Amino acid sequence: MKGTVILYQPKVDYRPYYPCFWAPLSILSVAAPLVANNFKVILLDGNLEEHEVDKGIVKENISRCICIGISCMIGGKQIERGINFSKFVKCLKPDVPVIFGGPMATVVPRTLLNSPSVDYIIRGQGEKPMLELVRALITGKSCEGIEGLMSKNGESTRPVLIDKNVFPEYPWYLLDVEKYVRQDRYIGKRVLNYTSSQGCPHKCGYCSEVSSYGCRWKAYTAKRTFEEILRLTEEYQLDGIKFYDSNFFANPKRSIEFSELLLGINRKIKWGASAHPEGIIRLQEYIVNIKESGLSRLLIGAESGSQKALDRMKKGCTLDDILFVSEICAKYCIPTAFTFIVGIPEVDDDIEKTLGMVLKMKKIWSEFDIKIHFYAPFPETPLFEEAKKHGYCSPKNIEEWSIYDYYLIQTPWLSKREEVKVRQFSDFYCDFLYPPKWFTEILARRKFSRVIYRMLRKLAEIRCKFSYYNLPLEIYWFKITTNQENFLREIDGK
Ligand code: B12
Repeated sequence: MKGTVILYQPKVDYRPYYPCFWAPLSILSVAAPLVANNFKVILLDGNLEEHEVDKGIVKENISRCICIGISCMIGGKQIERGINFSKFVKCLKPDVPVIFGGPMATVVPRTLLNSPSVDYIIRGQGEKPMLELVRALITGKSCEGIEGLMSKNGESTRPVLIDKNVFPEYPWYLLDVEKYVRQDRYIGKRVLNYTSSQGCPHKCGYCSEVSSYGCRWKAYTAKRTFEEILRLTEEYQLDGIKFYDSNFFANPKRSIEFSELLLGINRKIKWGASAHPEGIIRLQEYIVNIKESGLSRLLIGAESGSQKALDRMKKGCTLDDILFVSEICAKYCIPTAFTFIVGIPEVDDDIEKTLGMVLKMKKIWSEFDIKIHFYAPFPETPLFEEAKKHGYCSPKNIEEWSIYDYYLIQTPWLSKREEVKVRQFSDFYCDFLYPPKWFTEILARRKFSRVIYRMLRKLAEIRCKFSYYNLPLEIYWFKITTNQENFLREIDGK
């Protein structure tokens, strides 16, 4: 072994928005070329909440440590915890280089480099630059010229994204994989997350992928993706894979080939993935086969019911496209979550039209899960400067980023009244008006509840029409009847 590298993923506050956390693919990917080149890599995942054990491991290994890498994305207090971890490391051994990477480091590198406990930033895909940096650190050679790397006083660099097929397979054995196997009600009892691509070819003005990878998309071949997930499912007795690619279906040929490979084996691996509406439209003729291959869950960024908003955010699709995709998903009974964003600058009709669109989609198939987010401007995205012109103030330093809460309204042009309306609609009323099957089955069994529901549904219609959400009798009744807080949606990913 040539020396040790510790890679750390700080805990993300995923609750109450997500039901669970998943395997830390960010540091697992970065580890792959390092272990293949004979470095000892230790992965520490803050989500496991083994903080004292983690600190003990760092203390034990610090003398042999070439450097420490920390992963970070915006939101969920990861940055605060990442900086605290780097301070802890620096207290133990001040000259150990600390490198930050991940989506946040990629978009606000200078802000992070201002911290005394951050030595380097790696922007974009971390595998190649991290290996080059580690090699430079042990040989004492200059780090200059390493693509994607930024040092305290160095020049700004472009985020890296190269062909993923050159990287070795994820070293899963570095993790206690069992701790990340999850039950997912759509995909299976033993499901693991995995990514087969990075970036996204679309230009969506709100999306962090655009600022990180500039509309580039790189993926494993269908064959490699298939072979890796086949091995994974065999080794860890999994029945499903949750792809966390930002856009799994960007290359239709790859998607078709992947599904054909799955269809050729004699066991079923269920899978879920994210799509841009265009990806599904391009695959419409093959969707039967893709579903047959195991596709059991889709997450689609529909984004808006206002064409003006879709155009402003450069979504690259029309309202008809979104409805058409809903028809496809409904026709083939593919459980789908659609996400929306309201509050795009200079668009005044997006809330009304988005709520209307959601109802149209729920009418097509009431099983659709809907989540409406409020627009949160991310640095270096195409809409960011416009948001600033309209009064948005972005966090300026690490302290401000540490308290950044993606789920709170970030933009001054959205009122409290609009917020309440959207939240109530997204979290409860859209499902109450078009309830999923499990709820209608309860009603079918209980005559009295059915009568009450019909009355309350009328009330809900009036509420949504007039945006009056005080005294939510429907919610009280729903809780008593079902013993649940809401219609239980788990929208992972984005
Ligand atoms: C899984 C996931 C989550 C999980 C958390 C992760 C986990 N382990 O449980 C959950 C569901 C909790 C989550 C939550 C959120 N997420 Co999230 N999430 C993702 C997702 C879908 C996959 C992450 C992943 O595993 N990627 C695969 C790996 C291989 O890619 P990677 O992480 O980018 O790592 C590469 C590089 O970044 C770099 N790198 C990463 N770490 C390091 C470290 C070092 C040292 C180095 C050198 C390099 C390096 O190298 C890696 C390999 O090339 C991404 C989108 C995506 N496809 O990446 C969004 C994403 C990371 N999430 C994002 C956001 C905004 C959020 C939320 C704030 C909001 C939301 N609605 O999702 C919340 C935060 C929680 C909160 N309370 O606010 C944004 C990040 C924006 C930004 N610039 O920071 C992303 C990019 C989605 C997007 N396009 O907007 N998320």
